[in-house]
Amino acid sequence: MRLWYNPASPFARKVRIVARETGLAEGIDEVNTVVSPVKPNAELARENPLIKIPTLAVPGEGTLYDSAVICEYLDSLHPGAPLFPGAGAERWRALRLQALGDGILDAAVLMRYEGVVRPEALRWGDWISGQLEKIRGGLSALDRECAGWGDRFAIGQITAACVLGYLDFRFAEQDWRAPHPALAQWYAGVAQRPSMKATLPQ
Ligand SMILES: N[C@@H](CCC(=O)N[C@@H](CS)C(=O)NCC(=O)O)C(=O)O
Repeated sequence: MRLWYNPASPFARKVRIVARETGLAEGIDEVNTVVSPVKPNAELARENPLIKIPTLAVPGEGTLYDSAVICEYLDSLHPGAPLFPGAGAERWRALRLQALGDGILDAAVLMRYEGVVRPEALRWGDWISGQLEKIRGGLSALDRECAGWGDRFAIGQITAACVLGYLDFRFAEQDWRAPHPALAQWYAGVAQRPSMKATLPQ
């Protein structure tokens, strides 16, 4: 399998963590790829019409995207404890938590593009505040919920960990820890996992 990723991408990090947590990493050829919404990557465009990472090519099966689909696909390939619960309330809770994390990441990545891609004269303060509101609300929800996670590190927790790693990487000045002590404590623990250490954003 071939994975188009970038070490800075939090969505690609989800996939890379799942690959490591499930013991599948050795079977995946990780291709470091530069993407930009304003400079389409021609090679990636041939695989994924959305021209986004992560994208996974699976021999004989075609190409998969986005991160949620790739993570669930990888989870179907290993015999260990599932990272996506199979059915019932636990599954919906896990998928909703993943969606919460993905939504925070969408807002954070859009904020990042606003700061580094959009020409300064075209930036719009209200739009940036709207994205920040989603990040703040999402972090508060994670902070309220994390006490109930125990030592689970399934798809929802993996996504939450990628959110916090990305905020440290791109928005360190926002100091998400101070207003979210429970989340900070949870993150200090999971950040020690080998899968997290091996995929630190760069
Ligand atoms: N919903 C997608 C989001 C992926 C995404 O936004 N990736 C960014 C990099 S972090 C990207 O490829 N951006 C290039 C673009 O927007 O054209 C997922 O979960 O995989």
